[in-house]
Amino acid sequence: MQFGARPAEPGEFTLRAYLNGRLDLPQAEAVRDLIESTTLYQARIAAQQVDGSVSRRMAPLKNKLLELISLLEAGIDFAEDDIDVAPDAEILRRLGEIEADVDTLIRSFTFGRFVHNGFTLAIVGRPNVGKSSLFNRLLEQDRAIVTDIPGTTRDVVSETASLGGIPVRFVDTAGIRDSDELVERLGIERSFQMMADADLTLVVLDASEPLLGADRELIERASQSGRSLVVLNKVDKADAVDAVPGSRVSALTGEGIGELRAQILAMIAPGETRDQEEGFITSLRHEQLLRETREALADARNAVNNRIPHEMLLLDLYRALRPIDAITGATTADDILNRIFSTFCIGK
Ligand SMILES: Nc1nc2c(ncn2[C@@H]2O[C@H](COP(=O)(O)OP(=O)(O)OP(=O)(O)O)[C@@H](O)[C@H]2O)c(=O)[nH]1
Ligand SMILES: [Mg+2]
Repeated sequence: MQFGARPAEPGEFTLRAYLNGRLDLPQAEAVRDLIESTTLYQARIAAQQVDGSVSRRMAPLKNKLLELISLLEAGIDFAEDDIDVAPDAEILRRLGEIEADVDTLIRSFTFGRFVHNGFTLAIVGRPNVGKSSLFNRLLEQDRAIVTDIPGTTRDVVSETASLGGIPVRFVDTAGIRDSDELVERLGIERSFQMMADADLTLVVLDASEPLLGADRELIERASQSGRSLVVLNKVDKADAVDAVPGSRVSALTGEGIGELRAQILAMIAPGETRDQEEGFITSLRHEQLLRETREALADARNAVNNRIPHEMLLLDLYRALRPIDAITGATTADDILNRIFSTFCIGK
């Protein structure tokens, strides 16, 4: 290399951009997400974050907190001037708004986490109900072996594919039944393990056969271990199982598969979350910091309710500000002073 030039270290350009103030921390973090994204949707969210969407989303919340802090600071600094800047009801109202904003952001992580990390979907059920057929159908490839012999699948088979832009790890499992056979029993243990580990479980039933006690047990067990959906497969044959509600599909003909996909997405992205692309956080670090903020805000609320002096209340508010600063960049004493003077016109 001439003139002392050398190849850049991994992440060096991003680090320099951050150190020189060209990118804030969430933007720099999103560069990594953008590189690591495996679906277009992930890339789009990451690109928005590189563009500063996280700090933009936090700005109103941080603003409200800074306003409350300066209000109280002013009350303390100019106490002898008899300006009653902050009655308790007003403080509580402002706190409520900030708390609601933080809660919305924390809740958004339920979906944001899936956007960032993807999620695992386990397909379980009795032998021969068509789990492997459904697995292949959802993946749109012949990945797992399908036969009419009950007990075909013996081990966990998994494959990742995009569902609505979210990377989903689909997992096919061994059919669950009482078995004396060692290999099958070990497979079934794994099925239960998968069910416990998955973010969402599809319990597959054979719609052409009467519902068994074992099916009900499985539905019950899946719903206890987290999110689950009942899928009635083989509706192209007779339709016997109508005792339980669920998605009616045929892995053989493809009937109902589109609706099932939509239902799976609806389970992981409740409401309109998906469309509020700017509105959710995807980083575990950000979520944990917001939880710290939330705790400090709760302490602040208690302080007001217990009529604790504003000096102490301010400590809680600064504690609430610090994690937000850790995300968006630090607040300086000047930021607060400027607010005091601009909003109250004290001293003119
Ligand atoms: N008519 C009809 N047959 C189906 C459907 N889905 C699966 N089958 C048939 O049902 C049989 C069992 O299918 P598999 O997908 O191997 O079932 P499985 O639940 O994975 O079975 P195990 O691995 O043994 O637990 C095969 O003969 C499939 O062709 C369907 O929607 N309609
Ligand atoms: Mg199978």
